[in-house]
Amino acid sequence: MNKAELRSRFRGSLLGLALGDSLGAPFEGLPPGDYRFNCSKPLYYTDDTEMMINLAESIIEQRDVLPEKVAEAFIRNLNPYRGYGPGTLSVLALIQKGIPMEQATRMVFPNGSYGNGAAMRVAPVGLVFYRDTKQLLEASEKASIPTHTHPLGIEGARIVALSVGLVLQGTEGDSLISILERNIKTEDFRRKFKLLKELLSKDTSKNEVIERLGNGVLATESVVTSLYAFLRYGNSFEETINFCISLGGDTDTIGAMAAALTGASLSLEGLPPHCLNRLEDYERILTLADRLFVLAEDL
Ligand code: AR6
Ligand code: MG
Repeated sequence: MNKAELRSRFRGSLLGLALGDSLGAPFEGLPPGDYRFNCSKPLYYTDDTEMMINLAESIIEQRDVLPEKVAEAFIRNLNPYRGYGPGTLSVLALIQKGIPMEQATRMVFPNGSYGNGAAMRVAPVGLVFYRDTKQLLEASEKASIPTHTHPLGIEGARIVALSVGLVLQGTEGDSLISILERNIKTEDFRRKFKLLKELLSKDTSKNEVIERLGNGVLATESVVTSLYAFLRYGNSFEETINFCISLGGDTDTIGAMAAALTGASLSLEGLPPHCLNRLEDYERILTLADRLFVLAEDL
């Protein structure tokens, strides 16, 4: 793959994530339905993209994922009106008061959060470390622990980051699934991957996807759902998003994770220009993608 194409895939992934988030946000919490996304008004992103931006900026500044620095960036740039998960807001408030990170996460939930908050923001890690799976997975864990220390919350981030890194290089379909499966550590996700393969092998209704893979805020009920959306509909950005929002539930985050993959696959050229024109912070996110691309070449 030439450099220009690879850079466009970096752009497609981050801008895809931001579009998936902001296009999904109006449908968050609704029951399943035949919804269609709408780009006729300005598109505002939520916590998913805000945290992705903070993480990406911290990686660029530090040239690495340093959990303390990532936590600092999350706190410094926090806009509490962006729809953060309640656990994440509480953890960040405790860290701000001086409580050490891992202690703070366990004060909120006994073993830390297994929400999808670490997975939804992790795409920059998959982009920067795409060349080295071991480094990519370790960095995903470091990017999770400021807010998500539960093994399932972390595993969700590992899976999304590795997917981004692989799709970026053109690995899709069955090869993508089998590499991901080899890197799974938890029984819960192993079970979900069995279901994923079963559902992809046949005609599957939206209701069956919701029932068996989930449409909720937990990592285990959204990460594999977003992979399904990408693997089934990823040759069209529009179809990926419309499928994600039609599920109802955590539409913005499932949309963000699926669209980070579809964007990495289709490149910036595969994203709808009339939506990009209306996306909040379009230029800022584009620049971040370019800077991550340069950093990935350097590391
Ligand atoms: N024990 C019990 N419940 C839990 C646990 C646990 N260990 N972990 C998570 N939950 P949170 P997020 C439940 O708050 O992952 C936003 O809309 C609990 O109900 O850590 O950062 C984002 O955009 C908890 O409040 O948030 C995402 O879409 C919830 O899972 C979504 O929320 C979410 O975990 C999750 O963001
Ligand atoms: Mg959100």
